[in-house]
Amino acid sequence: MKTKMRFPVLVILGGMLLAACGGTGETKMTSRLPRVEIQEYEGEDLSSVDSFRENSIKGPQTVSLDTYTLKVSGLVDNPLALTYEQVRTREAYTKVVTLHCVEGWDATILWEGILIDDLLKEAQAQESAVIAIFHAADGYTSSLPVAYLRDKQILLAYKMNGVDVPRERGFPFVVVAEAKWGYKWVKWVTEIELSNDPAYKGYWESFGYSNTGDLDEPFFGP
Ligand SMILES: Nc1nc2c(c(=O)[nH]1)N[C@H]1C(S)=C(S)[C@@H](COP(=O)(O)O)O[C@H]1N2
Ligand SMILES: [Mo]
Repeated sequence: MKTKMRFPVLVILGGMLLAACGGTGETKMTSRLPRVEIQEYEGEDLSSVDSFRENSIKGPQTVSLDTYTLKVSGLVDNPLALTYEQVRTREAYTKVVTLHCVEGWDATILWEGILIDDLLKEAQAQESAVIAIFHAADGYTSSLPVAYLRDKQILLAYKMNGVDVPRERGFPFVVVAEAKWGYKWVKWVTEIELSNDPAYKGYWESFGYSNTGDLDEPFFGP
């Protein structure tokens, strides 16, 4: 006789849950809640998005999404100009990666974004395009090999620890240049220009910082 009772009880409980979770089909309102940064991920402690030392060449940039587009240009057959929303609707990936600045500090963050290689595929990067030059809203540039971006599945991130990339950290998009020194992690990215020039030197590279920027090599010198 017990089994007879179970079914209606479940239905009632289910109905209450649906109502509580807003499953009644009413028009939904979206309210903005305070940001809640993730502090731990799969057993690993994360750094705070505020733990970075802000030392950008011109200070934090303010990028307005009203006029913003992310361009993919240069040696491509299909140049792109995407709005922030268009980028946000693409297939998303997450990764825990540590940034190491040449000044000696580091920060381990859960990043979320798109694969830069997906953009390059869509833009139909030409065969001679071996280098991607990242341009930023403050005029900063740095470059990374196309093969590295593809093989290491490098992200163009819009979230850090579950919150939108803060203005100081490069809103709307920052390059998560895994295994490379901090100066390769371009913030406030506006354009990815495909080039055939492996000798291209970005901002800090032109002052003598290593162009490969590999963490396992000295950051200064050729
Ligand atoms: N657009 C832009 N991106 C940039 C920089 C910059 O000056 N401008 N500085 C780089 C350097 S040297 C570092 S260490 C990282 C992290 O800098 P942050 O601590 O100021 O966020 O951003 C990199 N990306
Ligand atoms: Mo840096």
